[in-house]
Amino acid sequence: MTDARACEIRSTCPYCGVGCGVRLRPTGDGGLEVRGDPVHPANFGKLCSKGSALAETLGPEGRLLSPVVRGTETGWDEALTLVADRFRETIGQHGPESVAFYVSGQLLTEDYYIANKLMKGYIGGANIDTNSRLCMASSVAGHRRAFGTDTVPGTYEDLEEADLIVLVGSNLAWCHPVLYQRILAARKTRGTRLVVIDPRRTASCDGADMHLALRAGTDAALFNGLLCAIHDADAVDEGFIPSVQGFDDALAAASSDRAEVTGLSENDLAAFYDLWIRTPKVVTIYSQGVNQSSSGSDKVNAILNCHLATGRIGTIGCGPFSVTGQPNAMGGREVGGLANMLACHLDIENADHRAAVHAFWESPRMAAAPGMKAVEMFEAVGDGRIKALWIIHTNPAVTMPDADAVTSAIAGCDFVVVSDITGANDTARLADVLLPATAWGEKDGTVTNSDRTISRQRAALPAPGAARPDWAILAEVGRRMGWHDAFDYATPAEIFREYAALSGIAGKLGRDFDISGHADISDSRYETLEPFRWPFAGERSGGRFFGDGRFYHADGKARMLPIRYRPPAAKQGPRFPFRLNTGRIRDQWHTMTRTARSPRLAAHLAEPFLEIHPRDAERLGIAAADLVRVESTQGSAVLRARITDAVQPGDVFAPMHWTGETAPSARIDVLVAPVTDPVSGQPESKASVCAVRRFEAAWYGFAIAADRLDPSCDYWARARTRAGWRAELAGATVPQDWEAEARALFGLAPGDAEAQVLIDARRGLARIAFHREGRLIAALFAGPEPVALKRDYLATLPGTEAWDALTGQPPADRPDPGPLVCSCFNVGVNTILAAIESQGLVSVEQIGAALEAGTNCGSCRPELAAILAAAHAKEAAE
Ligand SMILES: Nc1nc2c(c(=O)[nH]1)N[C@H]1C(S)=C(S)[C@@H](COP(=O)(O)OP(=O)(O)OC[C@H]3O[C@@H](n4cnc5c(=O)[nH]c(N)nc54)[C@H](O)[C@@H]3O)O[C@H]1N2
Ligand SMILES: Nc1nc2c(c(=O)[nH]1)N[C@H]1C(S)=C(S)[C@@H](COP(=O)(O)OP(=O)(O)OC[C@H]3O[C@@H](n4cnc5c(=O)[nH]c(N)nc54)[C@H](O)[C@@H]3O)O[C@H]1N2
Ligand code: SF4
Ligand SMILES: [Mo]
Repeated sequence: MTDARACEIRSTCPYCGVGCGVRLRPTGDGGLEVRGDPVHPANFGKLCSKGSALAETLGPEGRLLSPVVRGTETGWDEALTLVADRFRETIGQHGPESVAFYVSGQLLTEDYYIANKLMKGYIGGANIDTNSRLCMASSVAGHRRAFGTDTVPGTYEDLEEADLIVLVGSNLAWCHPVLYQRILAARKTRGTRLVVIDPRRTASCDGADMHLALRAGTDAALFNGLLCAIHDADAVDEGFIPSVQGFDDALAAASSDRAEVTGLSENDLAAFYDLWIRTPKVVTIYSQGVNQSSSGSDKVNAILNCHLATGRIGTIGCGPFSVTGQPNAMGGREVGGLANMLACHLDIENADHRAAVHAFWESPRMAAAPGMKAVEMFEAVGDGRIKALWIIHTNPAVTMPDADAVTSAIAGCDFVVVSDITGANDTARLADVLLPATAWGEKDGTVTNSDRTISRQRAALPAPGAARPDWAILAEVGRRMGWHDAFDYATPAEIFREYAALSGIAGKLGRDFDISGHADISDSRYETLEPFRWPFAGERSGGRFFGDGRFYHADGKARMLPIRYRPPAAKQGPRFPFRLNTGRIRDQWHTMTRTARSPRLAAHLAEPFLEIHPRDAERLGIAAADLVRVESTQGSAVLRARITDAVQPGDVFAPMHWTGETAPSARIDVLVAPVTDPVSGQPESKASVCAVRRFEAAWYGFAIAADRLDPSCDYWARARTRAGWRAELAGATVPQDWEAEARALFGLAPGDAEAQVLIDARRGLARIAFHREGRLIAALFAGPEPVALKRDYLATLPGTEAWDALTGQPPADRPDPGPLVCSCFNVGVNTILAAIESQGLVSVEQIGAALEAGTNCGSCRPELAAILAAAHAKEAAE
């Protein structure tokens, strides 16, 4: 037997910014076996639930396989000629500012480099912005203000060397699971303290030493309070302060803020401040609860102020640590993907930097000023200032604030090009020209993770259909627009070499991003490139930043900024009494175009929901499993109520993932107001205001089917299962003819398939199953109340000979596993509860030993701990 592992291809996971290494082995039928790369420095072999399920997201289903021009499939030549001509004409008539690119932190660095070069150097405008505007822009602005450069000083090893880790606005357990597991592992030996600062109780709070459920948006006041406490405790590092400017002003501003606005008790504040001050090795990790705010940049600087005042930066085990979201969010920042940056941490506002890049590119022109930031860009699309738009690797019709307005803007734009791997997403549907891109597993390039480690993504599968890599599509358009030599690339290695050479120029201009050690890398070395942390330039390689007190402002010093707390822009009031928080769930990635294809990922949380506090729910007459209508200044949505004290009274939380494809009434950004941080331009995605009321459904339903079902009722949410599909349904009016309704739902013509129909007209109940050749192909369960059924059991039935599906109950010998908790070993909550009770399990480890749950990726361990705690609390109460 040959060693199967010898033919594994090393690559990087395409999801979060942890940047885990993976090993891929083609299965021969178009699929891949995926395992964690045991030697990758980000994960040492571990993967989370999403990484472990990558193999389930591949294959031809739903893929865009050829260019499409206004609904008709065409060849590349026709499509790209049209794109190049339309952009050239538009620029000719209306100037370079009349066209825009909206790109993504999921692009590879090589893709990003070409998009940026084409726009800023050749088209000569700067209207290229990225979804990182919705994600990292406040951190970028905060870093640049404090350090004179956008650099994350920390490394993953620092998290293992720290004695205190503070998570601010970060649900690390679900959003950076492998990093969270690394922290928990280190904690076992080191006893690391863990504090979570989040208005909501999240999976990251299970097992934390302290959860500070502050009032939404008050982080700056909390950290201003910490700065004052540092000063009062004489904990300022006088040895470091000469490297910092602005201490006095920062302290004066902080002193005039009141930490009471956080809503936290004096005791809790004092305990946190005391712990932070007396623990020298502290890492403050922050993410979207900080960045996605109209005061996001100030929140960042309030955190950085505390680390600068204590000199706790850039040394082992301490520092501020902005974790990046997307796999190449960091690379995008390095390569100048934002409208207000140039490549290699060079500044677009700096004439010397512009001239250096211009000379290096030998380009005909050069953008002279920052371009439009995402929210402004889509406003300009809406009012016709932007007449040609190219959207690459992102789904703004779902994820931009005020998503309905963004959808109309794109629909109304003269010329829209979308490069994607699928035509079945809300943005792609609006395109004039759709271009098929190769997906993860089919393309080559580099990405940078949260700790500045650059890793290769490698192709292990052939491109399907006519799909091409994003860099190749962009370069071809550049050539067709007339810049043949400048975009004459045959491989990503060529692009990487050019980029590395440009970074050497940046290094000479005193910038920190320098990987010029790779400027001459050969094709074969690029092929085998090992993960490395920048800088990589001779003696400057692999070093730490800022610990030596050297920063990147002209005087070499860091800046502490005077920060004053500002509340979120939208005010709660009688009309919109609730604060709408939004974010992520464990097993879905953004708009689900890939993760929703995996049955086991879909099984974790199969439906969009609104978390609402029991007191609010009671007051509004909302019962468990009811649907709710959520209304804001911008729009309206319908979601399933999830009544929980994880949110505070007056706050509600909804996930961002559902779309026109999966649950059209649950597109959450339809509700989010397009308010932005004045410095960073990042939208306040977590603090809109809204009203909530019960959605008065006349009927509720649940459906299962072997083939995709296409509901058209007022509320629906559909998800994949191993046996096919499942859907939740509801409507404001009861259908006249249930069988006809069911046939329409399942796409079955009258007479097609054998129907079993159970109607109880008096109670308004309807249950209908369809069989073909003895096998169940679909079933619908409907009633006037949310239907109580063994859903997870029913979802397994399509394709089987089940004739008793309409009972809605499993037979005695097949217990219902309940909603999935461990997606690696497919273990449901009922199975876990039964084992806890029957075997007297008392720890997550024992659950693992009994059921395997939690023993692979570990992503569900926080939930296992919560289930254990709840089961034991119930036992104690009994
Ligand atoms: N499973 C999964 N993982 C992902 C992603 C995904 O889609 N799915 N996406 C990736 C991407 S691109 C990103 S950017 C990251 C995001 O990772 P995170 O930022 O960790 O995720 P979010 O759920 O958006 O928000 C984090 C928390 O901020 C809290 N929050 C809201 N308002 C405030 C506030 O005013 N102050 C504080 N302190 N907290 C607040 C929310 O309650 C929420 O729990 O995740 C990455 N990882
Ligand atoms: N309310 C609210 N809104 C948010 C957030 C929030 O917390 N709350 N978070 C924001 C944040 S942090 C982020 S990062 C954004 C993310 O939002 P988006 O970037 O809009 O979401 P994705 O689903 O990741 O979109 C990626 C698209 O690229 C396609 N794709 C996949 N692979 C490839 C490829 O190789 N090439 C090309 N060309 N296309 C490909 C996918 O099919 C998909 O359509 O959402 C933001 N919006
Ligand atoms: S933590 Fe999970 S999603 Fe993030 S890179 Fe690792 S395997 Fe992928
Ligand atoms: Mo993000």
